[in-house]
Amino acid sequence: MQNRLADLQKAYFPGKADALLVENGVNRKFLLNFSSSAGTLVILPQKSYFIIDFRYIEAARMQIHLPDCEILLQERLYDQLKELFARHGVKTVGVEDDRLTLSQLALYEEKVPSVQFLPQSGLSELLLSARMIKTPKEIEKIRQAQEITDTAFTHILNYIRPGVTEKQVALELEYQMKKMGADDLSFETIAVAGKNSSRPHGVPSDYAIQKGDFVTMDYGALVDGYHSDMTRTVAVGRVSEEQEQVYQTVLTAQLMALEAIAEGKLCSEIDRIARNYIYGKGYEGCFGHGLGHGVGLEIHEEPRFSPGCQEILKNDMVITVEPGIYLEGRFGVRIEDFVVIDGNQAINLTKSEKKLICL
Ligand SMILES: [Mn+2]
Repeated sequence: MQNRLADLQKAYFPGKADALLVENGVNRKFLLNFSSSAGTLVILPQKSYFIIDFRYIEAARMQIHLPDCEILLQERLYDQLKELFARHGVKTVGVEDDRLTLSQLALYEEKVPSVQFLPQSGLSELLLSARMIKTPKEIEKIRQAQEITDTAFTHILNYIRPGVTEKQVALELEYQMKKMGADDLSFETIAVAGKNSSRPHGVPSDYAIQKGDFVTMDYGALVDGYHSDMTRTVAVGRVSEEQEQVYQTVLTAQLMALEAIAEGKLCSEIDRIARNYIYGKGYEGCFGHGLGHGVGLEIHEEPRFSPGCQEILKNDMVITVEPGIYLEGRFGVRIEDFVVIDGNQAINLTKSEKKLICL
């Protein structure tokens, strides 16, 4: 099994800091494969210490079996840190500058004055880039989360009808996903219909679906900390020619982007393919967000399919492809799948139908 902690040690040391301090829950989960609401991980070149309080100590001892990672019961955290740093001759400590609050940093500086805490240590950048590449185990969890999401979509097609509200659609999706074993929702479910569908991240309201509406649903499930993310727009009753045309434009843009994805390509290039197509069809200004984002322990991770992302696609990245067209005050369409990069292709984890469904 891959040892993320050892990988980080190898990649970082010797670095700007003598030791690294990881306290963010997502990063701890990534390095230790252990979930807890608290905990402090001290990483040295050859050894690590996970300081965890009484509530989790039993689970931590049972579940964490990483060589050279010692599990310590948290008693007086700051004194323990002081002692550890002194014992190992640590003078500088790198912290997660993208996660740590200013007040927590000030507290470390006050309580552990024997070392210098370095916000710009390179730790955060290293963690973000390590998290971009998924292991087969991680991909398997993401796949399971998406399976739940796909099944909920099949179910919701029988539920949506005129008179049902956006809130009811959202709740039904959420109920189905949890019933199928989702640990939680991936994020707040978006279910918007009619005019509200022109808001990419609209909030479900009491609006009742009418014939001729588009209904856009953007939602996902969480499995052991890993997220899924899918968007589908379906029609209720008959739709206008314009609605049909917008739908087909979004779908074609998405298929073109999916087809272009390959290891070694620039992320901004993939965004441009979908964007150029949509703009070329006369919808410039109607696709105001990026084409996609990485997904993993967080719903939005690196890299991004955006006009400015200079990241190169690598194997085992998991990333969404979600073009949309939004006509303010009228209607909108978004179609979102997510894929694993595998050489010259994008393996699509999303199995739900993408042809325009008219319920
Ligand atoms: Mn998304």
